[in-house]
Amino acid sequence: MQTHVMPSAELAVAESDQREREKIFDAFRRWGYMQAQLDPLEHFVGNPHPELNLSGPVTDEARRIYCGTIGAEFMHMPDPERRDWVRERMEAEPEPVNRERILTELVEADVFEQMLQTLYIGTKRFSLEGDTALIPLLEEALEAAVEHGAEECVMAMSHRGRLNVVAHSVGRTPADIFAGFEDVDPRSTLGGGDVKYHQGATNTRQINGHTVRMHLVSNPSHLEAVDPVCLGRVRAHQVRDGKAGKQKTFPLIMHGDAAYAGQGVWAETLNLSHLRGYTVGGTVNVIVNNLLGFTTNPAESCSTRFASDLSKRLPIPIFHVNAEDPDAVVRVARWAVEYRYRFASDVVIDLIGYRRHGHSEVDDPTITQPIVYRKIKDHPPLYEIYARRIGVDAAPQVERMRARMQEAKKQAQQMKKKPLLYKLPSYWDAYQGGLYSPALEVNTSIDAAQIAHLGQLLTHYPPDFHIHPKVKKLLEQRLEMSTGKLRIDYGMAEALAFASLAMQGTPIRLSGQDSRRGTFNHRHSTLIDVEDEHEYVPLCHLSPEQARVEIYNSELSEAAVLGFEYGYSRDFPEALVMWEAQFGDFANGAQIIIDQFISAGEEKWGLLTGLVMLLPHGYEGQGPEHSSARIERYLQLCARDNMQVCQPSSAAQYFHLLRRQAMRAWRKPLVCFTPKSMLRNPQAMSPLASFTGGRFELVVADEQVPDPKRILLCSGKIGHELVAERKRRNDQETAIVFVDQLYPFPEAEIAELMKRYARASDIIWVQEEPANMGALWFVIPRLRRVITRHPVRSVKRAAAASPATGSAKAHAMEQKTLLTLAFES
Ligand SMILES: Cc1ncc(C[n+]2csc(CCOP(=O)(O)OP(=O)(O)O)c2C)c(N)n1
Repeated sequence: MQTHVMPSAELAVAESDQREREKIFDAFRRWGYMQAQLDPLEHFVGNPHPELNLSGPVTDEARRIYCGTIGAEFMHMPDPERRDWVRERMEAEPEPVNRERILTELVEADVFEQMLQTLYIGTKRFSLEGDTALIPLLEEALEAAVEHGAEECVMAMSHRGRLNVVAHSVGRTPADIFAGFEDVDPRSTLGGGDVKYHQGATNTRQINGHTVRMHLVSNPSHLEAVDPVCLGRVRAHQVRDGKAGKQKTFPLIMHGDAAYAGQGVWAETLNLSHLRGYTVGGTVNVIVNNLLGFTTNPAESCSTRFASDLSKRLPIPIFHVNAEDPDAVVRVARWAVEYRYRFASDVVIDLIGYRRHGHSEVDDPTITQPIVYRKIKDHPPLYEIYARRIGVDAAPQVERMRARMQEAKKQAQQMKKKPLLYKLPSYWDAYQGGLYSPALEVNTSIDAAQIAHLGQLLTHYPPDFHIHPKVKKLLEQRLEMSTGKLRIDYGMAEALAFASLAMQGTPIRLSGQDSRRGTFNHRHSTLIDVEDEHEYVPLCHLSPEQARVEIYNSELSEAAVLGFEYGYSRDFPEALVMWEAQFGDFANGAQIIIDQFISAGEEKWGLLTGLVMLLPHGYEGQGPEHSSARIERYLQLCARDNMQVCQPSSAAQYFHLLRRQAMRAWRKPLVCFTPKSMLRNPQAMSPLASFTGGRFELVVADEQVPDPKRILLCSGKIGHELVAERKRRNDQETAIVFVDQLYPFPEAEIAELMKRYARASDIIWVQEEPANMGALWFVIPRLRRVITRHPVRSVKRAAAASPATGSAKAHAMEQKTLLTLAFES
């Protein structure tokens, strides 16, 4: 065989050419996306990048690849394998695509919107027109996911194009959707329900011979708030599926461009991507980018050239693609899914199109964007452009689609009932929402032998484990608590609740900032070896048959983590799912999740959750921010038994409350105010007998003063201070009653108690919070309804704009005054 040996001079030239070529390609790999042809209307054109100011055949080749209708951002990724993966695809010959199918999907997507415009003129639908390439994008993504083993797809999105996605990606019939426009059966939703472009939808589809369950998550108007909820749901599905979970449940989230850039909850959610308690093996994100946010231009809503720039907080690829090149869109869709499955990573597709109408169809966009809307007016729909490009006459398909839509409208008009767009999985069959009934109650106590056994297990660690001396002591105390030698504190009560439930088959999931140890150094769920920091979680070593127990330190976020746990609880009704705030006040960082999902989800969507929010609460002189969990806010949200608001006054009460939450079939959110200083207050500790008998008492009567003249009603820590004050005063005439459940308000229990306390004539609600906060305004009218024979007075701090003083001494003075007033006023 003859070999050709290149002379060294020739070799040097070739090498230098190769280096030059690489240099040019490198510049385009890095910056080509900045000059790619991404905007169908050529309205959003960036400045030329100075490093691309090159010429010659190599430049032309690199420009063709990197400045076409796909702009890939990937050179910021530190892993060369991942960069190569993207580079190879960008630089290879484009893969063939199924153009007939793409055309059909575009016709369906565009004509769907056009017909809605004609049939329901003047109603909002948030048309997808201008970005209808989303529909073939989703079809390709689903197909690719199925090829990788997906059996379920959980999707989330906002208003834009939602109805189109429900029809064409989830696969509901147009008639189901039209029923929303016809607004059939309005009586069924009096005072409840939601608008059609927020409702969730499910379906079972056949994709390439595989059955795929589709879930589109219900969401509120609040943009991006659904993102963590979606991922929590995905995680739950994946956990249910075991080892192959990440393969079987495929997450896909669609975003608006302005919302993507602006909403902090998405930044928080992105950061969950690789955290062990929260990862879902990568999410495919699609920015349905119409280069507008209501009336706002990109330059006004985003400090960077692309709305997608936030994604660069993760080392993940971003594919910008021109929505008017459906072939490129479909290719990118497949890449994104393959990348997700190959690297268990998030991926972003930035689908850049335009918005044919105003923000909604009743809005006139020519007032704010006159120039671009002059272009849009004469711009044909995408299916027409595409049909021309591929040389097919789309007219017959268009006609068929129109006829189908007309027919669907007729069907919708004949419907007597609005069809439910979703079906809950069978794991919800055993649970119920609706109004409370005493028939739901269960026995939450456990026997002494079981407590002793759990005590052994909870305090056990391997013999070679190097335990921290403080933790060792705590475990020794817990062991004594479990045999009745010491009273049981909150930390042990909680551990017993978790352990006993796990042994009964109830999975436990708790997440929050520093929740593994516990902010107040009280939980110690995870033992850390002092020599090598390896971990041992006694709750995970109870028995081979026990249910899964997971306790995670979360990222420093409230909205995303609470949203995630809410989502998780939505697909794990049999689990006790808890989110813990570091201090209760911080929960207001997650206000949208509380207002829009937790408190209203059942009313709006008929969707239940048994999520528990643990909110440390109590005035301890730590300042305006570490005192109040803002009980008033939760009480204001309460109606129609939508949730439970409780403040357990003792360790045993906490134990029974947690078990009640898991064991009843009633799936309602539980807002639970938890202690700080009370964690170590002997008064709040409970004897073993309160665990082996009893239950969660809504109202805790005062056994010490059976026939009082004065009754102090209260909730939480202040009650223990009142008890101590009574002792100091040697007062025998005052009963202190803890209202441990504030909602549903225990009217019957209080009425019963008042019968027992027949002699009492002075009845006072006492709270630590200022007059404009706390439970005061909520309980007073309710107490007055029950206690009619005497006026109900109140003792509280003076109304204030801030929950608490910043001075520890001022706090002590105020607290003393409260106690004095409670006994002397
Ligand atoms: C948190 C939140 N703030 C404000 C709004 C009001 N709002 C509804 S749509 C919209 C513009 C959204 O723009 P974009 O994310 O680009 O999506 P598009 O409607 O253009 O598809 C605004 C400001 C909202 N729904 N949610």
